[in-house]
Amino acid sequence: MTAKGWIGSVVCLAGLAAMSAKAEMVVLEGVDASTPTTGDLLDEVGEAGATTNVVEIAGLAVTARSGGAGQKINVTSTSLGVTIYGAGDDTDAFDDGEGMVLSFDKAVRINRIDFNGFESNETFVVEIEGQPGLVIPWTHLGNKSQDYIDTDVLVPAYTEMLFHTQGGSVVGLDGIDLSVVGGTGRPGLSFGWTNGTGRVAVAFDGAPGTNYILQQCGTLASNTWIAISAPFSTNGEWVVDATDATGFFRAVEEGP
Ligand SMILES: [Ca+2]
Ligand SMILES: [Ca+2]
Ligand SMILES: [Ca+2]
Repeated sequence: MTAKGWIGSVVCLAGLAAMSAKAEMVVLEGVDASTPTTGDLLDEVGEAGATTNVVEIAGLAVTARSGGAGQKINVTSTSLGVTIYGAGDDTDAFDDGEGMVLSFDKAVRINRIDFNGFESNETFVVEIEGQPGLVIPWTHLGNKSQDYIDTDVLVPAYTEMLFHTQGGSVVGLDGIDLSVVGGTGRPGLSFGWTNGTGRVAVAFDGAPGTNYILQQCGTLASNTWIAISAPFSTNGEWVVDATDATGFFRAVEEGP
């Protein structure tokens, strides 16, 4: 399917996105000194990247990095952009060759992307790991005066999205409207005792999609981990003998 055809289907689904519950605008521009936004927390982040909480959605974390060496995410009261050292750069917009990579620690639905300074003949692109990209020409914006587009894009937890322009376009970001639709998909371990018998339980936060194994280690200094379970991908519980004074447990992704 061509990029253009795929965009057409996104626009048709905009009505569904508007009905989704608990949607919140993740504000990427700065507002004022007394109103912290997610954008404020991403300001000055470079290629090395950073992980921080999403101010507008409790319990959600975002990881961000700039698109390359010498690039920094830059947030002003106007918009979020990328600044690169050189002549002619619009410091709070994405110029040619500038990018930002975002991922969230839970599965999210992107309901709306709100741009800044998006003019006719300009094009913005959101590349999503493992999915067709969103190529967004100005003509597809649902609201051209406020320059936003309604979307219905599901992004799994820890999936990277690369934001950039193309064709000489200079566009900033005001915000992204999100709904959290799933958990981390990763296991959390808990441990309990019953009459001297240890029980290790694993509970997944959201739908798991990867095989894990449970490992045990007598002392962390030894760093010798022994598999004590068969591969699993859902909630489970194991009984372990308390033969040692100490014991450590971890769930790790099964190797290929
Ligand atoms: Ca720029
Ligand atoms: Ca806007
Ligand atoms: Ca522009």
